[in-house]
Amino acid sequence: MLTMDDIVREGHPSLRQVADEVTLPPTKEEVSLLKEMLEFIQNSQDEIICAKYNLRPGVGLAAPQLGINKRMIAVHFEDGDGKLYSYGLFNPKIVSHSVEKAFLSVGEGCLSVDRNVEGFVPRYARITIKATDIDGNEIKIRLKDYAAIVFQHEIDHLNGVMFYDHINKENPFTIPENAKSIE
Ligand code: K2U
Ligand code: NI
Repeated sequence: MLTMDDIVREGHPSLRQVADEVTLPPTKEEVSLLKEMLEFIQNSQDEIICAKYNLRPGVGLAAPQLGINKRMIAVHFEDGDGKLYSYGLFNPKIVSHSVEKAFLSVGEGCLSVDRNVEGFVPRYARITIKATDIDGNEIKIRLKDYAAIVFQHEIDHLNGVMFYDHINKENPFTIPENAKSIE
């Protein structure tokens, strides 16, 4: 199983590279890795497993965070309405997005960043993504608010972008224009 020892931290080159598309159909090894990534996120939310293996709770993970420059992400979380999002995805792509922005009022963190970086992270409030799921199906998902933010955080990792790249350097708590706060 994956543990925090497998997660690379700031300064590792894979966090600043554009990851490569996964050639479809994915190999058995790529499917197995994506399943391990999803399992890691689920484990990180299980109090007993989390404590036993000293995991940091997370809602998403991208392959570059394992030093693997492939366009693969895993997410597992519930949104504010209790809807479960549990996906392992190959080659996720934002195909459309709202003009309106959104940001988490508490800011963001990252499993690859061992420090607090304060400030609002403006992101699109609504996005539509296309991807190939773990079973090889082409899927299209419409996302909004918290769910849209989580997926954008993970897709950023595939493009070498860190959450704090989006924070206003002069005043980190500047309310982004045309943006709504997500509690
Ligand atoms: O990619 C990662 O490092 C995983 C992040 C994803 C994330 C952070 C902030 C906002 C959206 C997504 C981790 O989940 S950071 C820890 C965490 C845990 C629970 C809820 C939010 C953030
Ligand atoms: Ni992150």
